[in-house]
Amino acid sequence: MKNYDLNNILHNPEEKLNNDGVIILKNVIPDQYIDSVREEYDILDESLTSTEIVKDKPLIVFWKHVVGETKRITTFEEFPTLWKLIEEVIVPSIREKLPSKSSKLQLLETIIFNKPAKISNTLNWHQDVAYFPLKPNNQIAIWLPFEKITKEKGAMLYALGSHKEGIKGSTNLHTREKFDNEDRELIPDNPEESGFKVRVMEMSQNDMIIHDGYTWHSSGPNEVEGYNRRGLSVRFIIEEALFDPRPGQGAAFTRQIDVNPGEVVKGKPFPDL
Ligand SMILES: O=C(O)CCC(=O)C(=O)O
Repeated sequence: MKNYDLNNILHNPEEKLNNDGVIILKNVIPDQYIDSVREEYDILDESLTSTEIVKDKPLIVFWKHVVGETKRITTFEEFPTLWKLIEEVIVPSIREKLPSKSSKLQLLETIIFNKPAKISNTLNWHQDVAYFPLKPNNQIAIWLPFEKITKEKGAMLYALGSHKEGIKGSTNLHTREKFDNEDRELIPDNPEESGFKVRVMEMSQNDMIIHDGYTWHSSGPNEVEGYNRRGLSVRFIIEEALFDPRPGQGAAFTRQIDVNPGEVVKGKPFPDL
């Protein structure tokens, strides 16, 4: 496994994304945006208890990587600095770097993954699209840390080029147990043993990853006492998609979809940005 090599970045981010299934953009998130998001998150995290899936607006999932934790839910009305970050920084950065992939950016889901120090778990290898009931299943996602992140703090790992392997099965992300009725081939336990180069994404709080929805990724535990590892993921549909439900797709936003199978996924929870 090797740390991300900056010299390796191709000049054309679209080409790099097509090649590796993931890119890292350095110094695109200004401090004032991420500092405000971190402060607002920490306050909300203290008191948030709701688990209600709202149907009329985009939701934000607070997900602690601790076995037995329940996902908690809030909205952008409660978390305005996060909306500002998405609208004023994340979306324009995607459009600037990936012009041919971003003519449509429809918000699908926003999650903050929290790995408390020492007690947090590995999130096993997966690809996002395996959990999404969409056809075509064409998405990109961004991921960014709230503070500088290293391997010991639970940085993201990516299997380069794995997006070219197509759709895989969905499993419980903590235990790797297959979901009921899952008949698709699973991602290997250790992609390195299957010949994939695995890259560790050590990042500053100003950096942002973009990955293809098919790219395999995982993250290890946070081993650093006193560091509360928070990471933001925002997922976007980049091509109009129909609702295509199947067993085993567990993402929270699927309960917001209010159209029939075969119809276009749209509505207030999924705005075009
Ligand atoms: O933050 C993490 O550790 C995992 C994030 C992830 O798997 C995702 O964004 O799909």
